[in-house]
Amino acid sequence: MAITKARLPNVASLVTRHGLLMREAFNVAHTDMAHWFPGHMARGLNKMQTKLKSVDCVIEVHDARIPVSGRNPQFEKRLGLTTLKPHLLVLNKMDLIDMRNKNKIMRYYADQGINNILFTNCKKPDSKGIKSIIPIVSELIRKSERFNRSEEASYQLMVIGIPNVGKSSLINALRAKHLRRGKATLVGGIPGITQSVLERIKVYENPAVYLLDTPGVMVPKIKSVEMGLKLALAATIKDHLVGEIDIADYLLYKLNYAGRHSYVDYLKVDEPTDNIQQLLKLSAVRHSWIKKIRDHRGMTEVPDTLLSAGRFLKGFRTGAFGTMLLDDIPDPLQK
Ligand SMILES: Nc1nc2c(ncn2[C@@H]2O[C@H](COP(=O)(O)OP(=O)(O)O)[C@@H](O)[C@H]2O)c(=O)[nH]1
Ligand SMILES: [Mg+2]
Repeated sequence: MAITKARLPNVASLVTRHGLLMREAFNVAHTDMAHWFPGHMARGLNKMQTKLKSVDCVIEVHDARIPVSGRNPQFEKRLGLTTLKPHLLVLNKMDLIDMRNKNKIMRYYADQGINNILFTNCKKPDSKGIKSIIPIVSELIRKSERFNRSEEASYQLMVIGIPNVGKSSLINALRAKHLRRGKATLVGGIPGITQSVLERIKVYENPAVYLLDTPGVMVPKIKSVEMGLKLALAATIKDHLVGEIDIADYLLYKLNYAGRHSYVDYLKVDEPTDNIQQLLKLSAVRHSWIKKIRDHRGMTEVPDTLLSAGRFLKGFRTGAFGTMLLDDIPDPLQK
């Protein structure tokens, strides 16, 4: 397992207003996180860089639940976002956050000089966000240098982002919206599904607009274990690399902290708890999720806690416990 719990002396506990005794902070000790960044992702970035010349606008997709964590600084350095090419930041999966945070998130980005921001839900091709992408992008291109020097009647856009944020879904949603056509590019719940580099897909007619789908490129350095846990919870890193039980434990901490206890019914347990092992074990028993292991007595049946952890994470990722912004957003007004 990648993470070990820190044995900190007397971690303060907190009695929540629901009477639950829980950890006040999620404490983890550092272990080697180097393997969270697979090398092949860096190669993807090289190809994107060479293609950049033929691109009129870069659409960077990110998960709205983690506006602070995990945006790849290499995109800025290697692809010159906001300086070289018109750039639109699409915060996708807006259905999984409380949109009352929108202004705070916009202020946070504006403070970094990023002003072209759009919130989307790719599960709804007819929604306002998806509809406004082509008009916004056309406007950005018109205002850029490229418009003055080019007579071309077609545009090429590059869609970039870390794995599993919805790049392929965005392309499919645009096609469904504007061309009334089905899926052209593969969507998957597992990070890293887009394997072929730079697929070119038409999403609009008159003018013809092509989108380059790209494989996700993960941040090269995960600065803290908590950042890694957030990225894993948002399914941008494969679960087993971080450890399902640890991600589930972090989720439990987050839900309890927010006073959200709908996991109790979802996992078929009796009451809120701050103990992940107990929670997963009881849930496995209630669902009859049993696995066989070999021990000194021969084959024994034990509750399959890994399966309960997977179910718990799935619940979060499909919004079963409500919306949740995973990052605290620094407010530039309060600097
Ligand atoms: N709830 C929600 N899920 C989404 C949204 N967009 C994409 N997804 C899901 O996120 C996962 C990753 O999508 P995909 O397009 O393959 O991401 P990519 O790796 O960036 O290309 C899939 O399970 C999608 O169904 C969205 O707006 N809302
Ligand atoms: Mg993809």
